[in-house]
Amino acid sequence: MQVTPIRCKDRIMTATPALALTIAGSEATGGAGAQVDLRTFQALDVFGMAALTCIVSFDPKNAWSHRFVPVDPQVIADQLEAITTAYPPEQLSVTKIGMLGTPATIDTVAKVLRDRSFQQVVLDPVLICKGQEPGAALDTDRALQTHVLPLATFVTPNHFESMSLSGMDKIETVEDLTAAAKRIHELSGAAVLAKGGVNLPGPDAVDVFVDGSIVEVLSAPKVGEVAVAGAGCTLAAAVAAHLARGAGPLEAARSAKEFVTAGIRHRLQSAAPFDVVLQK
Ligand code: PXL
Repeated sequence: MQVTPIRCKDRIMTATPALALTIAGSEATGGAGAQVDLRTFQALDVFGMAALTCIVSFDPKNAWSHRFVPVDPQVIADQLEAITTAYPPEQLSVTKIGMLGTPATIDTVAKVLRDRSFQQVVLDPVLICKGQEPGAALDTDRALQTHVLPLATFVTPNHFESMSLSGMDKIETVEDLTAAAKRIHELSGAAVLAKGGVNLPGPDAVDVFVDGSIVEVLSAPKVGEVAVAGAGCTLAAAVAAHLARGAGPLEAARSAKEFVTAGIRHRLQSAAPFDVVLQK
């Protein structure tokens, strides 16, 4: 991280770097969640903080399914109290929201977002998590749409989330993805970066950025046809990092797309059945 040291009496003061917060789950192997967000912030020269919302432990004995444990809402509120007291809005103006996971967590986080407004709220609308009961997941999806989506200033839905948030029952082309992104923009007022990823046919991984009058298709050659873990978290965290460093939404989207594409190329392999984005 590049910071300029300033000598001040008996301690070395440093010029303030850009700051960003992630409110996200922990995925222990480092393939998703807060671990990915913090690596991304660091790679982009942004000082990162994290308030954990849940602990996800994959189960290698059960097809790497998700074991999901929510963090107690009071503990989430405590973490956010410490962070927002240490860093006032002028210093910490950008937050990224990842997996919340339960209606109680969503209530807690939405309250903090309303009480202490952030200039920029980047929402990665993680909707379902394998290992959660479908009934509970539906309540969670609804709560996210009702309480958090309206507070977001930038949303990064994947293919499935774009269908769910827009109400469209299929997205098969770039035109469909653009229509979904426009609908989500109308619903939320936020800038939207809808991700086609490997779910749209063709040689390129295509995302669509929509913000008011701007519609821009961002594309990069696909790196294989299999999704890599951590790509969604990396993209949203990179958007947040670029916004924290002063970029506008479209510039942040373009830079984040380049960053995640490079990270997918530099993927990390392990004994788990998925590769992981490697932030460079
Ligand atoms: O990629 C979605 C995601 C986000 N956050 C956490 C996760 C996952 C998927 O596994 O575990 C903590």
